[in-house]
Amino acid sequence: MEILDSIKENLISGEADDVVELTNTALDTGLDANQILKDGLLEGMTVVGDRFKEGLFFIPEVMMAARAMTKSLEILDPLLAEAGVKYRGTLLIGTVQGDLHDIGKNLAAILFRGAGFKIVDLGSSVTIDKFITKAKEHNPDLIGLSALLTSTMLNMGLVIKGLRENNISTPVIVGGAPLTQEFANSINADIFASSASDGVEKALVALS
Ligand code: B1M
Repeated sequence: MEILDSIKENLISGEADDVVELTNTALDTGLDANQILKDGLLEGMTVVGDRFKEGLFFIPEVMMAARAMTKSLEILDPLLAEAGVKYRGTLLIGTVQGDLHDIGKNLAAILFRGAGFKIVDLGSSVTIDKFITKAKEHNPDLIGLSALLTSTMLNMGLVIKGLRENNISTPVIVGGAPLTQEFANSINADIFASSASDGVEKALVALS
């Protein structure tokens, strides 16, 4: 449908105002929120994720597309909730204690949201206790930890230990520039993400 294609194309090019206007027009013409999400926004975000993975798009393009998606979702979210539309799963995500770097974490949250996940973003420098409390509160399908410092990446292991000691068996995905698969194995992480898109791909396989 033409208007859904326009939403997709404008999202890919990061035109937030146009995506908002088109979202409203689509609703006015009787399209339902779920169709706009699935065939417009998510299709667009998939293209953005693919282009980012292939090195054709860089962080600014992804951020602009994400902003357009967020603005449209502000309109659609209440309607989706009313219609009882199911998310693919919930991701609880945060940068670990002592670490203020949040760009990679935000990018991961954006791509997971684009892949149909509900995101509970705890922000940066999140304490072990907060991860545990929020995991109990939201019962997520996946817990995402990010770290950019060689000093703070050690806190990832402590979060996983704390979760397991509290009988929270939710799979944990870890990512961040200093991490390796070996490190992820050593702290008993379930998934190592070498990039945000790698994380989404591996999570979809792990949760299927
Ligand atoms: Co800082 N910093 N920084 N910094 N910073 C680095 C990380 C550093 C490598 C720079 C350097 O020295 N060359 C270095 C770390 C050295 C080390 O530990 N070995 C460093 C340092 C030392 C520091 C301070 C200690 C500096 C100081 O104050 N003396 C300080 C620490 C503050 C703190 O955290 N307590 C500090 C502060 C800052 C700023 C606040 C100024 C700013 C952060 C702003 C912000 O995030 N809001 C900043 C920045 C911007 C950087 C660099 C330049 C860029 C990081 C970044 O955002 N990259 C960085 C140097 C560099 O990398 N060139 C540096 C882009 C981002 C998209 O990549 O986060 O790796 P990244 O995410 C990737 C993947 O890793 C993955 O997906 C993304 C791509 O797809 N990923 C996930 C990440 N998390 C994931 C989670 C997932 C899945 C994938 O699922 C859960």
